[in-house]
Amino acid sequence: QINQCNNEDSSDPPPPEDCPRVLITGGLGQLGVGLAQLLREQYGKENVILSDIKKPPVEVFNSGPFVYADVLDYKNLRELVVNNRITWLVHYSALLSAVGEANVALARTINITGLHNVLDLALENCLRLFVPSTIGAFGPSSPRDPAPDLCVQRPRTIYGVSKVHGELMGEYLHHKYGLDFRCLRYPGVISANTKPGGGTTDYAVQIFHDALSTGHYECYLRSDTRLPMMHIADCHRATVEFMQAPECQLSLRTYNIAAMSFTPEEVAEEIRKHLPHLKVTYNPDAVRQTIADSWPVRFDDSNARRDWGWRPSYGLPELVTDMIYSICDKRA
Ligand code: AKB
Repeated sequence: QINQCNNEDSSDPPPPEDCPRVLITGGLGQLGVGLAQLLREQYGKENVILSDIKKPPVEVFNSGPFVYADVLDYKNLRELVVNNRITWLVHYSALLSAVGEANVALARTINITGLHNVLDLALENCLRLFVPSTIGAFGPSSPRDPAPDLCVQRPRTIYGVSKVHGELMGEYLHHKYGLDFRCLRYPGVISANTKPGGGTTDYAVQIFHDALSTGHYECYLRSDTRLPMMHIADCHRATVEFMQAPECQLSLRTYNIAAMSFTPEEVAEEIRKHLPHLKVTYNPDAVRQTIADSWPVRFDDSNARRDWGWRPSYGLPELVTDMIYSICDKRA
């Protein structure tokens, strides 16, 4: 028996809307620590719990609550949600596109079984649930320039298939049982302090590190491969603003968000304005090139802009300047 998800029917008063208790799964990936930091600034350190199956670096452990959580262990997750009176769940645990193709069975388990656990848990406990989707949820038959929110989605990677499944399951549970499911399709996310790990867009992070260390980067995509990208600060802000948006403003439950689109050649040219000696060679890798060629080159995010006021702050020049200064700062 599944109950309608509605906090007002519960015997307990709902937690104050301005102070959620947040659990982040897969918290030690590219995005978790930064999102936790932003949420902790707004809601207090103790109200945001990071979780993962890995041991956290000491600075993460010292910066706020961290717990072990395996998304495949439903009882463990339920215990965490109940004992900590969680009200928002951010589900970052997933295998990305390139690593997923190399480990299809594992990607299916983590990205689909793990997601089912989180959906059940969110429904059972009336949680506001955020699950990221991606440009990878589109495929070769989708409109690519730009890709709108609603169109044909026939991705050809296990990552993309699992993300479309997540979008559809979350929306189904929202319409049928009132689950407060929220999903943003992220572009490639570019960060100086955290590594992406196993994606097709990872080149756009590595190129900065190699530009600063050796001055040479060998790119696994063709020089003219255009993909939507976003600075990590914009990605975190979009996520928090979307989670805070009143339900009545959301005409959709899955939105594209965009900031910029560039090719390896274009980002290299922008980096050369700071580091003129950067040399880039191209040695396309068949798997990642095929994936990139099937993804949108641009995202249409007009619905996110209209419904809940999404606006990016970083364009390509700002992103490149910030990446170079942040990586230099970290090394100094
Ligand atoms: C990947 O490249 O797999 C991810 C993504 C775009 O979802 N960064």
